[in-house]
Amino acid sequence: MKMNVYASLVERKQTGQKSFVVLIDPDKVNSSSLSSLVNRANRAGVDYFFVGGSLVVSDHLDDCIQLIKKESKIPVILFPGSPSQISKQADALLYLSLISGRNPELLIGQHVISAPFVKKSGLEIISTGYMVIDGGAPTTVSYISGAAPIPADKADIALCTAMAGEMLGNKLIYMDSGSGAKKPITEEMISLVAKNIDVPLVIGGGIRDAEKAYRNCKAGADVIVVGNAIEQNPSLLEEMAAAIHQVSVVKS
Ligand code: 1GP
Repeated sequence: MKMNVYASLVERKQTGQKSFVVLIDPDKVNSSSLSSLVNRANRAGVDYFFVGGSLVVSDHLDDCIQLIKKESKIPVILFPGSPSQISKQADALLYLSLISGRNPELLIGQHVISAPFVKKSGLEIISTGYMVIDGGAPTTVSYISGAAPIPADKADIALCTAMAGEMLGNKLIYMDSGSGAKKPITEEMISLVAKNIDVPLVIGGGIRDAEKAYRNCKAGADVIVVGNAIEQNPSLLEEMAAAIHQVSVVKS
């Protein structure tokens, strides 16, 4: 029977368990580096994989997911940068609406065009309010979308955007300062948003060490996404997983 990925995310939140996601960009892996990363993730207790990137140039998305599924039971969730990044091999799809931007194409336009195709894929769809927060450098997503990110020190704008996203029916709020961000999202912003929404809060972009992952969880993040830092130093996997899961245990 197919797993319900969203139900598992909600259950983890309700039981006070924080989740660790490793982001895999198909452009940045080959079969041997991917296989060793996946096996390491199995051992470290990674909870989910996100697969995608704002600009997937290569055409091996399907192969990449097939390889992950062959070597791991960790659920694979698509994190697509465009409607072309869809693979039936995955378990679920983050159906992203860029609610921090004002580009109609990324709020609803591309969804309309790809809706029949997405529906036919049979993938579990997780509607996600995606918010780009300024991470100190232009990111691929802000460049491609032409949409300004939310300033890093404007927690109130992030709060209102997340609240609106939740009330519009998004099942996840994903705040992202962009892959390789110089400055990750502040704990102040995470804490304010987390206190005021009920759906799981996903935080990513520029998280480079276990300490920051831990502090984000303490501030209220439910899901931590790490891509770049692990690509550069896979040995961080174990300590990040331990730091994130430690918060689960000491939930007050
Ligand atoms: C980017 O949130 C992800 O969309 C992860 O960012 O690659 O900087 O960890 P990093």
